Amino acid sequence: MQSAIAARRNVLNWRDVLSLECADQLNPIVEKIIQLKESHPANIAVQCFDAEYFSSLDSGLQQRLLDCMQSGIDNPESEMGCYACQADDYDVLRPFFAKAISRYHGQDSQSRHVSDWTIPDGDMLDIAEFGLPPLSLRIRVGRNFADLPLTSAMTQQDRTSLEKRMADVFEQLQSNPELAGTYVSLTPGHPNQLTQQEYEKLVADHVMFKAMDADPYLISAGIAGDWPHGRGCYYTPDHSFIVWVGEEDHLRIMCMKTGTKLKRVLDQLHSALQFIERSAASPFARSQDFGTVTTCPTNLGTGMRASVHLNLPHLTTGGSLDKVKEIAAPLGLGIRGMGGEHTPIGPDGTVDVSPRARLYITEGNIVHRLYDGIGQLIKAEQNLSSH
Ligand code: ADP
Ligand code: DAR
Repeated sequence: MQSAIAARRNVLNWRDVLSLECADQLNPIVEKIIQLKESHPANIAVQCFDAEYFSSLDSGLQQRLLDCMQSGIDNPESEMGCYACQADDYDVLRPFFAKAISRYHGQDSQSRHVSDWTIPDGDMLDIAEFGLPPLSLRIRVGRNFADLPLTSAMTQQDRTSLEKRMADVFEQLQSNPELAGTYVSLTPGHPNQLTQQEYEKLVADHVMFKAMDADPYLISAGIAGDWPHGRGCYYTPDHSFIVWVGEEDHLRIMCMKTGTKLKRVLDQLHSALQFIERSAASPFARSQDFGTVTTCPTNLGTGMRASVHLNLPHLTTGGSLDKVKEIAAPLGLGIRGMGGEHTPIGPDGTVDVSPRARLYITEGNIVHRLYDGIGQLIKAEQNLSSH
């Protein structure tokens, strides 16, 4: 499998240099990481890499650690700079990951993640209270099966067997009127294979994920490996319930609707997730300390991103995100473009707003933070528009 990973990468692969044993000096890849420590202080994985810890590992664990860091080495401008390859990487390589997790999530890595889907005050979290019309609301969670490698280390066979496993689950969903839908695939030769035009339409409708072989981070990490084999999407006719298969995590399970009551979307997602976990024969990967295990450490804990498309023309004057980010950051909110991560904002100043926190925060509090943040952003937008 390691060679399958190596074969999939068409970028500098550390294994090509690790084999050049340089007994009397640091091996070149470690030297490169140390150079990056100087040149890229914002790259968390590089900053948390410790050469002494690395040299204390046997060669197998050294390979596992560098495999996890490959994306951040190839793309020094990364923020997180690493992805796990096996669900237990977070435990087996704990000295490294505990530092990186603590650096990103800003929490004491000794704390333990607790899951809780309830909204503390039972509120519907209705954004109409801010005078807003129905908006596009979306809440997604990432999940990975414990008995498969993570997407960064899967072989093509792993990817297609994941797709087959989910075919059985989607069959069972047909019995639930709220969740009955269609599965479409990108796998060449799959009976439900999409045409390129159908695929592009589903991406434009925010139902399907973007082409993974266009993302340098995912290519270096091996997550885009064997593209587009084993990738697909399940969705209900009204697009209110969607499951991605084989994107950054084995599954991205999401509910999306135009409305104002955030709690309704959260409750629908929670019951759908429970239905899927019951229907699938295998458990999801969980860590005692870090909760839900996800490929990217930024998604650990809940794997949840709760977002709203919010029109903020005065806070994004001239297409600049500086002002809106200045207000969003202290509220714990991130700003993305209309097509999601690494895409531009809408021409009318509509942005994708979501809490950054995923770990050491409950599902209910993530959604409550989004609700509170929307109220603050709308207030700031109205202050600017009234001047
Ligand atoms: P993720 O949310 O899974 O981390 P992205 O940020 O790339 O991934 O978003 C994935 C897709 O979901 C994109 O097409 C994006 O536009 C869409 N999306 C995210 N939030 C919303 C929302 N509130 N309403 C509609 N589409 C959304
Ligand atoms: N390439 C990653 C992105 C981290 C967050 N986004 C994810 N997981 N989609 C980085 O290190 O910047």
